[in-house]
Amino acid sequence: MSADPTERPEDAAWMRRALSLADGVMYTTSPNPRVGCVIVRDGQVLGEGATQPVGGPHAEIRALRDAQARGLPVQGATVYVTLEPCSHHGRTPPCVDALVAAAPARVVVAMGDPNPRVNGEGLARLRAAGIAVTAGVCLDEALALNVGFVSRMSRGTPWLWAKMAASLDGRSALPNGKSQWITGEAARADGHHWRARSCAVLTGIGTVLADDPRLDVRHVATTRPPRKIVLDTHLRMPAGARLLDGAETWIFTAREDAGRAAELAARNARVICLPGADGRVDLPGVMRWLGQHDINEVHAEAGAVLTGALLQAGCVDELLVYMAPMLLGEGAGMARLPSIEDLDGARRFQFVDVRGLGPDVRLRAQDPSR
Ligand code: AOF
Ligand code: ZN
Repeated sequence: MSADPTERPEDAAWMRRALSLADGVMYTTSPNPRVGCVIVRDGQVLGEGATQPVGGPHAEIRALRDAQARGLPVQGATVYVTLEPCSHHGRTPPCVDALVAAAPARVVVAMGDPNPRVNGEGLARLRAAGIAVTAGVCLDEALALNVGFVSRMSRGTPWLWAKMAASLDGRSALPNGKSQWITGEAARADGHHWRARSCAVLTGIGTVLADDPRLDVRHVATTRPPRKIVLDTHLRMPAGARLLDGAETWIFTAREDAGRAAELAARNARVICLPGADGRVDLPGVMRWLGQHDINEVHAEAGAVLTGALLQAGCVDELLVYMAPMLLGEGAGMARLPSIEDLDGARRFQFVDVRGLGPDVRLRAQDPSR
């Protein structure tokens, strides 16, 4: 996309400030997008804000109220907002109405709102009210910040990253199953940030039976823990599993069993039967179901079998790999995939970020078709 000719030299710096406000609400806004807003006149900030938890005010309303509380009129100012202001009545009234009433001279946005209820209408209404609009400032950063919201709105399915920890030779467990701990403290704490930002943490029944994990968020303060999801073809979930403690768990299965479903319901679990043609859980169907149930981002933390199945079903958008500087020799790989004869058949990804975390490294690699 070519740059908007109305963009001014100072716009990117203010937009980055708005993006960092949005980044500050990373863990709390979903299913709504993370949005930041800064209102500026003559190089002075009049007000700023970010999206509040669902049902609460949007970023623009927070920023307008902030300016009002400081006694600073917004008329004639420039509003920087990381997402196109909404034009619809959702759980809250349209932000464009509040902006038009406040009469800034200009609104600068990073990206359009892919929500079909907005989708250009917000910008059109601002322009119709005589407010100058510039769009596309820091577009890539804004898209990355709300990759899951964009995915759900445009594809109908969440954005899924598969998290794994491995040695330099790509082993995620020893032949005897031991895997605690391949990576160090810093890498494990970072993993909790990714859990915390997701709408759902997904694992397989194999991991539940082997490790009895809690799958909750530690090391990160959050008021909105992600939902837990288990893929369990034969509905083997033990009613005593630790991850069933707390908020409702969703269990996807291929087996109709009213008795087991009732037993699990008593543990606050919802059983959803979605069999695929192969008699296992229909993975693309699960992704569509999650999209319909407001899930933007899925953090898959599973063993090699389920991770491999998700990859083969085309459900993985990104790999989040923590790699430790050690060699394990024999052991389980990161994802079980069919063997190939030719390198042309390799699943290829693109590194989007590489960084050190204590003694380990974190690799983020995305499917280039996304
Ligand atoms: C904005 N600013 O800060 C956010 C927006 O149910 P509601 O009223 O909260 O509306 C949710 C929708 O509003 C959401 O799907 C997205 O289209 C937009 N989010 N819009 O102007 C914000 N978070
Ligand atoms: Zn809004």
